[in-house]
Amino acid sequence: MKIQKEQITDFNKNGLQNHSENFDFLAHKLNKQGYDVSDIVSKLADFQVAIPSWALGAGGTRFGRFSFYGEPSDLEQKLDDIGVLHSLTQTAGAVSLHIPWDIPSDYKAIKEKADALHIKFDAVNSNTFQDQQNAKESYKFGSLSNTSKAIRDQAIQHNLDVIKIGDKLGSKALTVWLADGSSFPGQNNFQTAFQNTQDSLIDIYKGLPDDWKLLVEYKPYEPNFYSTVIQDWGASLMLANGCGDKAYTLVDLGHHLPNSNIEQIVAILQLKGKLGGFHFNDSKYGDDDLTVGSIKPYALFLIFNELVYGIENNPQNPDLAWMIDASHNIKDPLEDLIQSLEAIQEAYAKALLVDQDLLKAAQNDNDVVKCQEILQNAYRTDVRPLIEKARLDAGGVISPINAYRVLDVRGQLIKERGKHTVATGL
Ligand code: PSV
Ligand code: MN
Repeated sequence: MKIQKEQITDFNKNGLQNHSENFDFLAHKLNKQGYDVSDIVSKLADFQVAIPSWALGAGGTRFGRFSFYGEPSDLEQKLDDIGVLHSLTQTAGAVSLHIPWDIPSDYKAIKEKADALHIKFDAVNSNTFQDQQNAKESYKFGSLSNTSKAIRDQAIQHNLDVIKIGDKLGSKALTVWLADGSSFPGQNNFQTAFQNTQDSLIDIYKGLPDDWKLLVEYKPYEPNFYSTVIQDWGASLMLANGCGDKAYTLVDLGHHLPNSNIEQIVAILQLKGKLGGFHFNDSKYGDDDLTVGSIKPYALFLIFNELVYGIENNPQNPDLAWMIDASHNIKDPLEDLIQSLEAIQEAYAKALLVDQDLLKAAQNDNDVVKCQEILQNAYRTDVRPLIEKARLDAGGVISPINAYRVLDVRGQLIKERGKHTVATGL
């Protein structure tokens, strides 16, 4: 299904006056306070988040999976779905492929399709957390960290193959997330596992094209429950440093123990020029993979406040690879993604309203109350008219969720694809 321009214009007709009134009111207020509203709107319009190719079907838990029907059954259809998201929101202009779930069969055709939908190929993800069909070696006891050289070599080769696939599509980064670790004390030698992982990553790094980045993701537990080899940002940073300048840490919001101060982690990585990528989701307990901003929107804002500060003050960092890494167990995946995109834009817009100079002055004065006021004034501003304006200017709709429902996108997809299609992914 493709959303036509006329459908967007038609849909917007109804809400246009209301939007203009709200936008003019807010813009007037912000301009009076000294904000450059058009700069904020254009920053919002520029902010693009990659959609992972594995997140367009219903997610599942180990207890079950409930389809929303009309799921994309191949990469072409996944791109169509991202095309729908991008047409409506104008913020989903990239896809992050997971290999081997989404190896293109015809590279030229896939590239042409993505180009036509204005979708770029962002970081490619390798998968050594599952055994692949016909693979000689098993990853049951780890991949890059495994005690067996043959298994490590197979996992290294897989990553090198993923780079080749990404290269043909225009990707510029490889994301490595390992399930490696142990479920019981004594099962692994921590030092050997870490050293093996470092050596394997160096081998992968040697195969990285000059203009590529290696993004090292960390996670404290799951699927291993006693230890993971890359359990936190410190381990990831050490491994990235051990590889070289093109290797960076990737922060996934769900990959922290409860109450971790993620904004501080983000700030320190930026200071060191080592923040390379970001996976968005939300959680109450662990790696819950819930809709971004659904549980802890203030924490997301504080993280964005650091990101905005870092983008302005730490040019030693690369452009970050932004991606949504959520799972859609009970919501329509496309609606869930629309809500996530909206929450990301909202947190970003609010962070752009933080007066960094005023905050610095209040920090220097140790005026704790004022510091909080500055942050919370920005957080309490209803920035939705700014986001709507950015979307409208770029050709999107005022309200993506409403448009998605009014246009009955899911109904159309079910008509086109049938009910019982299943998307590749987790
Ligand atoms: C692991 O939990 C993770 O966040 C990694 O980013 C994977 O690539 C993704 O989920 C899907 O398996
Ligand atoms: Mn992730």
